[in-house]
Amino acid sequence: MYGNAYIDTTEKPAGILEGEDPQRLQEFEARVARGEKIEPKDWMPREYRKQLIRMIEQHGHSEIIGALPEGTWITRAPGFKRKLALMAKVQDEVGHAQLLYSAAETLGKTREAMINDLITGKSKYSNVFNYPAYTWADACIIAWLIDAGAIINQVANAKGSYGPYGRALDRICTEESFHLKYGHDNVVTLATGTPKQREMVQAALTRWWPPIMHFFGPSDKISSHTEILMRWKVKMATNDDMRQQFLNMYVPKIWDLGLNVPDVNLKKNEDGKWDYTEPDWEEFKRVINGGGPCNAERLAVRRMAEERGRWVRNALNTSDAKYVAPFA
Ligand code: FAQ
Repeated sequence: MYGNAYIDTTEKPAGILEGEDPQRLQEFEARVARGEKIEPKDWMPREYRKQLIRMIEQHGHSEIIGALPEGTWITRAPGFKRKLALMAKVQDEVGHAQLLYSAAETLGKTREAMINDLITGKSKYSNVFNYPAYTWADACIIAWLIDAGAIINQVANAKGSYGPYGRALDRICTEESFHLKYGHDNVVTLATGTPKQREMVQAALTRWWPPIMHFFGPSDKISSHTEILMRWKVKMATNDDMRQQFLNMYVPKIWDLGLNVPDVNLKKNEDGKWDYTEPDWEEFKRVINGGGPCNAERLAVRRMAEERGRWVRNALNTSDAKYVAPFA
């Protein structure tokens, strides 16, 4: 955890702020405190740049890897309209990665370096996309509840201090709100359908609940980056606050559909806060560090895409027309 040593910037900066110009640091923090946007050419502490690259890059990776579990359902979605809608959603998610990589590039890391860090397993991406979508109901739960969680996070952080990230998030949230409606409509159809459909959607919810609880990040007690990110208004709510907001907005909707949330300790207290079983943080750590059920498969798909797309990138980067598709 970052200690309180960093709160008073008039004192000699230490640790992560070692070597920063105290005057510039103070001006930067005053701008952030006033709610001004920091733009790419503005002065910023090295740690601010580093943290933003880490977070935006991981977010971008989550969008392209996130396209994979749902993508496998495009050809199997029930009916032409759902196939079309799912195809559009998956395309949007990949577009979100483009926006996010562009925002991260403004901080000095190239797209090639980011993709390389993803496919070599150096960079993280969201835990949730390391689980399989066994049935159509899994794809529906992703589109409803994972998108819901993503919107809670992104609506808050869109008001954050870094201009390019905030603007990318504004656009992303608009598109995500359509995904949420699409996901909700699908879940309502299943939950109000035949007994078999209800059983299928309940099983999917039961499978996805623990990863969804992990999605907002480790509890505030053990989160390593929250303190500095909140101080610099990169994160506008803590992980636990976002988890609470999600529970407050979506548990009643889940219950309204007659579905059961698989947590015997889940209840709303008089103070408006929800009690829940502490998520298994050991499982979370294992999954985000490469040990989840689908990590290897997800990265293998991205590596294959990188390999197969190389000739296209080469062709675009040269005026020489000799490049032809390897399979032409
Ligand atoms: N998964 O100190 P904290 C989407 C890592 S977009 C994996 O609390 P922080 C759209 C964290 O990186 C979903 N790793 O970290 C969609 C750090 O590791 P490091 C993605 C996680 O940054 C929908 C360590 O744990 N959204 O779903 C996760 O302050 C449907 C310590 O954690 C974003 O990326 C996790 N869930 O807070 C697409 C939003 N949580 O780097 C397709 C932007 C934590 O030290 C279909 N990111 N870690 O090695 C954020 O808001 C923050 O980064 C948090 C984590 C809140 C995710």
